[in-house]
Amino acid sequence: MNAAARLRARLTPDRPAIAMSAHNPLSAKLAAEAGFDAIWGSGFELSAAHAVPDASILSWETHLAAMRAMIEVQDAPVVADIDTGGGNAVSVAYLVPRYAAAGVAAVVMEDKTFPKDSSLRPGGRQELVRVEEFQGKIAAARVPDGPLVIARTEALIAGLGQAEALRRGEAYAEAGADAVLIHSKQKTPDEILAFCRAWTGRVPLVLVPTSYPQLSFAEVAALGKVGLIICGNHAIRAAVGAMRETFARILAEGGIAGVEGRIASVADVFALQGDDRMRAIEARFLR
Ligand code: SPV
Ligand code: MG
Repeated sequence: MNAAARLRARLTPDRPAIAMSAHNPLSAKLAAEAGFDAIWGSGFELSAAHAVPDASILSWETHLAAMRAMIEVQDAPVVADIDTGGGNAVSVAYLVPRYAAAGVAAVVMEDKTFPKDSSLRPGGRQELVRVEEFQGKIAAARVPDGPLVIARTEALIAGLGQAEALRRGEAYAEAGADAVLIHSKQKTPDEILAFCRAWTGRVPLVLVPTSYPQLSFAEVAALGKVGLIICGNHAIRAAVGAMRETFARILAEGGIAGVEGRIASVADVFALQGDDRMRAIEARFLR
């Protein structure tokens, strides 16, 4: 079974798959090791890891290389965040086959205009393309035996309301999307819960509950509509918090002894680097 087929089999609304974000191969490997069903190849995380805004500033080559590197070091299916697909339907038709060749399980493409802005940024630019244009982009994203196409509508983020979000979600499913990601930046889950309850579409929904973290996975499963829950940025936020704390403590304490028991051991990092494999190669081939 290829990665897309494996992911499709896990998009089960009675027990949604859970994806963890990653910004490099190591974070992807740690997420897989922790037991997440999939890796979210987040544009936000990758941008943050480069210390630039999530606003179509990094090139798609940079993102694609990151997806490839994540796939090389772990086996969980990678869901690639391709933002707007690089521009129009022509861009998409050239872009997605490259992601397919890299072996991603799914691409998530959003209905914002290029260049995009982060959905979560207060006062961000949230302009959407026409429904017909995005339907063309979804059709252009379909590759035989390629990744699942997850269409993401930003209608709620753009303040266009539930009726427009439902209209877009249904139009995108009709155009061939395998799932519809509905995003919200409300601080409570009410808007998303109302959308999910109203959704009668033929494809599963995908949620990114960053803004409304109080909604548990079990509550999402109880809705019976959501196939995938994405933890959108928890790897980079965990990394930022841990680094800040460690760096500050080392300077404050005037040495590295105090943090020794609180950070990963060098042996742990060697193991994550695949030291076992290199030892086996050395034993077999080094003469
Ligand atoms: C990402 O992680 O890049 C996403 C989710 O697209 S969000 O940042 O919430 O838009
Ligand atoms: Mg993104």
